Amino acid sequence: MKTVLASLLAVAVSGGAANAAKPEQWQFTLQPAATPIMEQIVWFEEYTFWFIIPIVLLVLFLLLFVVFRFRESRNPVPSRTSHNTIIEVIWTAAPVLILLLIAIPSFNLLTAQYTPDTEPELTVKATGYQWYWGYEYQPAEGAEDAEAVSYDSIILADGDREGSGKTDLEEYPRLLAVDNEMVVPVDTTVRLLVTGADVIHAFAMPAFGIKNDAVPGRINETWFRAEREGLYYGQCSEICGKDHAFMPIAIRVVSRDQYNNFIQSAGGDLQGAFTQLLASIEADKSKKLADASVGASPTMTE
Ligand SMILES: [Cu+2]
Repeated sequence: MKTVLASLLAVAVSGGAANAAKPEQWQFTLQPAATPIMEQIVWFEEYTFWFIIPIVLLVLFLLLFVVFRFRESRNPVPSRTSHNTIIEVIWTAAPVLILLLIAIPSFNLLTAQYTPDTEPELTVKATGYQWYWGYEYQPAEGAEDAEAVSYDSIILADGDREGSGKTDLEEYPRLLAVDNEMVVPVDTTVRLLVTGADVIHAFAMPAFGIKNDAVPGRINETWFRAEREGLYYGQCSEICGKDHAFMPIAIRVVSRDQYNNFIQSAGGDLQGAFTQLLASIEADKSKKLADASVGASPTMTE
């Protein structure tokens, strides 16, 4: 019993599937928000929903009312009325008011999506290729002469799972997991530049509320600030060619220490940096598990 409770608690602490945000079976709502922008998007979705419901019910009621009240047997002589000033004022003014109530928060959200509330601390450029992504990191302040960090991120082949230690299908789902994730620090405003190298792709990360076209010859800019560590999955969202379905996007949000260690060694030894990062994340996880069982014991003895 003790172990069952402890492991339940451990699952709660580690957030089940290791804080990953990805599509789930039978999911019909949005993925859990990991950035302030996505929280706003979720809010706006619920807000507009409360306009849709009464409008649908009202129209349904009016249709049914007309069908029953003015059917031929009940209403053999139709009225010749074609004007009613009050009704005309209402059905002109009400939609205008509803549109205003929707437009104002909508424009606010649109502005927020393009205006980070703090100056970005890190810039990453994502380039869409047929059919994978490439990431380039802006050199850290004062480390301009350090080894540049840029690498490709390709869908994880089944044969590579064993070697890269990504065998857990829950955490590294088929068709979503990649060999090298984009790594960013938690609670950091990241400027994301998006471009395409061959055809138009699109960089979409549902949990972050990001969807940006990757157009050759152009650079689109957006930003995000991930507030929870974990592994987040998105996909290319522009039909770009035969392997469009096989160019997933994976962003790994890590602690600042883990990020700094990663970026320092990634320029010289990318695979080494990733191995080290994974080991550090695993160590963190087992530490949390241990803490959870320690924290769980007192309640068990009472
Ligand atoms: Cu695509």
